[in-house]
Amino acid sequence: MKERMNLWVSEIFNDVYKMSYSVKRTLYSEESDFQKIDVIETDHLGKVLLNDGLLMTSERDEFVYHEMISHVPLSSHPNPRKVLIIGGGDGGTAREVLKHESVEKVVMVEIDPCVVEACKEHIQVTACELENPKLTLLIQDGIKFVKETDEKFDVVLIDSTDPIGPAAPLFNEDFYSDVKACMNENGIVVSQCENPFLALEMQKKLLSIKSGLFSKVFVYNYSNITYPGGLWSFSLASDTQNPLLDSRPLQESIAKKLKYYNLSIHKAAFALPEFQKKEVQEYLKS
Ligand code: SPD
Repeated sequence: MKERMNLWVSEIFNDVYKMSYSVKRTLYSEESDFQKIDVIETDHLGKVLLNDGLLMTSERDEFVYHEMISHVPLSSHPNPRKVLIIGGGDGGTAREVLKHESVEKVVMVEIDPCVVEACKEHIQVTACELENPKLTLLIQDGIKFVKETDEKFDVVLIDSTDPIGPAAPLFNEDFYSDVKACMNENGIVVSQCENPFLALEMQKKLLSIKSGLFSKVFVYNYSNITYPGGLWSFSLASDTQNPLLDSRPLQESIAKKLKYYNLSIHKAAFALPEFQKKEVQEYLKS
């Protein structure tokens, strides 16, 4: 039998859970002004992006997260024309949003230029639409952007890292009041909402903030192999749109390109396991 010396990299999540994967080599490693950025080539996940040692995206299954953060809200809005992405420097969310013909303008506000640089250089599968003329990429703090902008958006996507370092304020009430102020009347906001097994308190905090600000609040789940524990959530809020009643099927030209999202997944994602439902129910509004 051929012997193989595996090198392993581990992510430690919330100090309680460790996930490891075998690596081939490091392709990029920089200490930016905000965090440590690494791109590593792995044996099973393809190339992966890590921020401060936390796995952000992998070539293997990035489509799950990026399709679910984008197509659930975009297919629940009557006419999404302007989309704001906070974070999202790897480009995967912008790629999915730009598949929608109704979308005229996407503003993406990423705080860390090294994330964009690393992905443009090494993770083309997500970075492939970063030069799209409909996309305005601003390298600045998303918190400051939503506080100061006069622009209004139909869909706002909070494509954040975990609530540590520069992303911690993205899980606060002040930020969401400012997000609400830059949304159009039928606006929808979707946020990365952590893992219901490993970070339920953070999930509840985010839902409680949205519940105080919006008339409709939902949580929906997806599963992947890249993020610790496998089962992860997004939260969705709006004053008018109900993603279970107001969604329409995607155009066939988009649907046939997708690898995770479809109308059945859209509906099923809102069916919560009992343990999660019991904990978050008080914050959900339809
Ligand atoms: N632990 C990872 C949580 C999700 C982070 N967001 C990923 C960004 C992908 N565009």
